[in-house]
Amino acid sequence: MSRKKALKGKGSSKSPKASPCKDSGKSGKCLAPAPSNGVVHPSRPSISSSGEFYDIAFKVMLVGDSGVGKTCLLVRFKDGAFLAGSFISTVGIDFRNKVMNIDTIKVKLQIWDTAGQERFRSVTHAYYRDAHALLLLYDVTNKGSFDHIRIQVCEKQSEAQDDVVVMLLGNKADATHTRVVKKEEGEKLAKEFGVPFMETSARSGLNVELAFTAAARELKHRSTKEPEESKFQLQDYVDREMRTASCCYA
Ligand SMILES: Nc1nc2c(ncn2[C@@H]2O[C@H](COP(=O)(O)OP(=O)(O)OP(=O)(O)O)[C@@H](O)[C@H]2O)c(=O)[nH]1
Ligand SMILES: [Mg+2]
Repeated sequence: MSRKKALKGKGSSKSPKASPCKDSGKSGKCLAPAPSNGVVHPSRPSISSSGEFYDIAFKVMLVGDSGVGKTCLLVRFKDGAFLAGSFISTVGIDFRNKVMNIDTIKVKLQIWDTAGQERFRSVTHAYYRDAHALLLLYDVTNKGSFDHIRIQVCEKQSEAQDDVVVMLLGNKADATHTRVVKKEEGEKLAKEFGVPFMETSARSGLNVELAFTAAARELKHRSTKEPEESKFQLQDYVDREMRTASCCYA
């Protein structure tokens, strides 16, 4: 895939036009017309709204049933904290930015936190076409959220870009006593769909950084690769990093 193609986005003409949510959300940034799709100027760094320079920008969507932990995962990644206490369901869609250093490139991820509630479905689905990566979440303590992944993969096939990066995440891995979905079931489903898989925990931080870093690496690789550069294998990267990290969370 050429850099130009990866960044253009086939659905740019269908970009969402207006802010769909009434609540400003935790970031205070209700999604206004989204910035242009994946702007890449490695030789001319841009500056993000937080004042940080970046070379490449990508849009990552968190998708999954209500309560699987999308907002908590994002807050853990962005702020390094866990949102304990009462569950406040996301209204519409919200986003937060994070600039990551991937090798020598500054990659900005604009991470869209979608509402899992059915009533916001049409709002959140309007953003699929602009997404460069979809992180599909289920909750290992909720079988229904796992079963719905099949539906979400079908929706992705009809609504997202063909070359969208997809990863499957089984969240709440810390909840060992209430777990109902085995890790092997997640692995099997991911294999069936040919996507990388990992279990995460917004509570403990397990694999949270890895999930976003892996997506950022894959997107950066696709957009900047030189012909002679060896192929970056997302699944291999995830497996290798998880093996390295497993000692820390044992
Ligand atoms: N044990 C545990 N609880 C979690 C974890 N992540 C989230 N939760 C809890 O799960 C509940 C739902 O989390 P949210 O992040 O708000 O869920 P969501 O997917 O954003 O839900 P919607 O906004 O309705 O789509 C909250 O009570 C969190 O405290 C986790 O990794 N482990
Ligand atoms: Mg939420």
